[in-house]
Order: sequence, then C-alpha cells, then structure tokens
Amino acid sequence: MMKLDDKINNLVDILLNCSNVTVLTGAGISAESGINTFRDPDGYWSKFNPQELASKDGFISNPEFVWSWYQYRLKVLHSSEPNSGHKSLVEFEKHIKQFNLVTQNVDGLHQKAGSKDVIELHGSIVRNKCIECNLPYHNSVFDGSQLLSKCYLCNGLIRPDVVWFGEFLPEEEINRAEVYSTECELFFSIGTSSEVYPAANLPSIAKNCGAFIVEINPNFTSLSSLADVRFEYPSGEILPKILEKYEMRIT
Ligand code: BV8
Ligand code: ZN
Repeated sequence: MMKLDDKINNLVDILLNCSNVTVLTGAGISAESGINTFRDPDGYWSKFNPQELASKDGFISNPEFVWSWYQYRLKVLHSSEPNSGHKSLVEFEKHIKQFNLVTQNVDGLHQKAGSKDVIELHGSIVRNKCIECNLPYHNSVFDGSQLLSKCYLCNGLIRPDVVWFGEFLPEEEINRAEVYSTECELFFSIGTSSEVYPAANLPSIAKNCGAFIVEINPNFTSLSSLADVRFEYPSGEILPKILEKYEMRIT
C-alpha cells in the first residue's frame, strides 16, 4: 500500500504539468463546515424522501413543508463558514492557468471562500424565483425566517432557485461544465457520491478525453473504479496537504 506522502507527491508531479484542471464538488466538501450531506448515513435522504423535498411536485403539493426545509438549510448556512477544503481550491485557482470549478452544491460556500468563477449546476438556495414567471426574488433575511410568499407580478408561489429532480439544469452551466470536462488534463471529483445525473457524467466525459481522474472521498462511490487515484480522506484534511506540497514545488 503506497504511503500517503508518496501518493501526494505523485499527484503533485502530474499537477505541475497541468495547465487545465476541472473540479466537481458535491455536498461532502461542505460537510466539515457543518452542512449535512444527502446520502451519508445521517444525511438528509436518511430522514426525508427526496421526491417530497427536492421536486417541483413535492413543492406544489406541500409548499410550506418544502419552503421551511430550505429556510432551515439557509439558517444552518447562516452560521457556517467555508472550510480548508474550499479555501485550498481558491489557492489552486490562483496557480493553475485554466481552473474550472463546477459544483452541485447550492450553499454558496465556494464563493464565500473566494473562488472567482463557480459553475452552480443545481442553482443556489441564496436565490429564489417565481414558480410561474421565473421573476427572481431574494431573501430579505438569511436566518431562516423568510416566509413563503407570492409573486407580486403574477401571484405565483416563490420557490428556491435550485434544480429539483426532473428539472433541467441551467443550459449554460451544464454546457460549460461538459466542455471543461472534455478539455481538462486532470479532473478532481471531491465530496460527491456520483449518483446524480447529468453531473455524474462529467468525470466519465473527462476520462474518455484522456484526463487523469482524482477522487477525494472517505467512502467508495460509483466513480471509484474509474478513478486513477483515490484519497479516502475528508477533503478539508487532504486538500491542504496536496496544496502545501504543490506550492513548495512551484516556488
Ligand atoms: C435532469 C436539489 C433532465 C438542490 C437535487 C440520467 C440522465 C439525466 C437524468 C437522470 C439520469 N438518471 C436519472 C436521472 C434523473 C435524476 C437523477 O440523477 N436521479 C438519480 C438519483 C438517479 N436527475 C435529475 O432529475 C436532474 N435533472 O436530469 O433533467 C431530465 C428531465 C426530466 C426527466 C429526466 C431527465 C436534476 C438533478 C438535481 C437534483 N437536485 N437537490 C438541493 O436542494 O440541494 S439532488 C442532490 O443530490 C443535491 O442537488 C446534490 O447536489 C446532489 C448530488 O449529491 P452529492 O453532492 O453527491 O451529495 P451526497 O450526499 O450524495 O454525497 C456526498 C458524498 O460526500 C458522499 O459520497 C460522502 O462519502 C462524501 N463525504 C462526506 N464527508 C466528506 C465527503 N467527501 C469529502 N470530504 C468529506 N468531509
Ligand atoms: Zn411571477
């Protein structure tokens, strides 16, 4: 079994020759910021049915219930800070010529950490919109106490601006993410179970185009057998270690 130090050094050897890196993150990168994941044993889907909470039909049949879940998540987010995993990606973005950050997360923690160009495949719970006319709305309070309300233009219900199951991803974002996956030399999959499509297609696209695939996840996932190297550590622990070795070698 290769020592962790050697594994990190081998990865850094490859990273030093990369000018185009794509990163896909999932709920796991925010776990160390105190944000629940979905499919971990204590995750949201262990307590709730995703179709009831993360689908348009679910919202329409019980808007108060779904709205209050997103307000609860906003309340948790209100007291959460980016962790060293988010912050390490901000530093990599400064060093690597073409650094493409794609996230499935809706918590805005990459932006809060300082990442400049974040592709949000599944939208953001910081933003809302009218379910009928798509007019954008913003929460006036972020402590989870914003009430369910209606659009002043068309009287439609105001919903979180996220992508629910059965809804199409924003076209520009998924197109950019797919192009970045075809172009990159190295693809990081960080903190995602690789269960949700079309996001879960991205590492396969990268692999088919010759990219080196790195998975950072304490658990085995549907992507693991495809990965060229896996770090079975929390991202907030291992990313700073990789960054440190990388920065030692570029200066
Ligand atoms: C769509 C709302 C077209 C936002 C969510 C094939 C092609 C296309 C579609 C499908 C397909 N097959 C099935 C579908 C339908 C569906 C789908 O993929 N279903 C799956 C479950 C089979 N996809 C869709 O509906 C998508 N839309 O394709 O439109 C279409 C239209 C009509 C009909 C058909 C197709 C929409 C997908 C978005 C759904 N929205 N939520 C929100 O409220 O957040 S889902 C939810 O899952 C979140 O969005 C989340 O972003 C996403 C992915 O979850 P992960 O981020 O991976 O989180 P998870 O908990 O699963 O895993 C966390 C991981 O972290 C774990 O592995 C854990 O080990 C690890 N971890 C834990 N701690 C750490 C860590 N890692 C590192 N460090 C740590 N410390
Ligand atoms: Zn409206």
